[in-house]
Amino acid sequence: MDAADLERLTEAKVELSKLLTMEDLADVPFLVLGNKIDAEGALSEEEFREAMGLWQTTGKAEVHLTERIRPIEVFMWYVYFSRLFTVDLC
Ligand SMILES: Nc1nc2c(ncn2[C@@H]2O[C@H](COP(=O)(O)OP(=O)(O)OP(=O)(O)O)[C@@H](O)[C@H]2O)c(=O)[nH]1
Ligand SMILES: [Mg+2]
Repeated sequence: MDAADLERLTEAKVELSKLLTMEDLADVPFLVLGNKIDAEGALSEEEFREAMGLWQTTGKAEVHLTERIRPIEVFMWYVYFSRLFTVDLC
């Protein structure tokens, strides 16, 4: 999600909400990337979480969920990180 496109934050939140409530995706973990944090005016993680209504997430480190909760976490990102890290989604 574009963390620097302030005009479309509401649209982004609506689309995310649709995905989060889709029955077919109920068991799918969500990794929400707030992209373009290098761009002028980009939101901080706190501001991005506020804008997306993502206060309660399941943790950035390795987590072992005891209840049947869908893993969801926010990471702030920009394209240069792609050269530095690989993201292990499994
Ligand atoms: N500054 C910056 N630019 C990026 C990053 N990632 C992608 N871009 C650039 O962003 C542009 C694509 O994003 P947008 O212009 O928002 O286009 P889009 O999201 O495909 O289309 P829209 O739905 O119209 O916003 C390309 O020029 C990319 O090079 C990033 O992390 N930082
Ligand atoms: Mg865009």
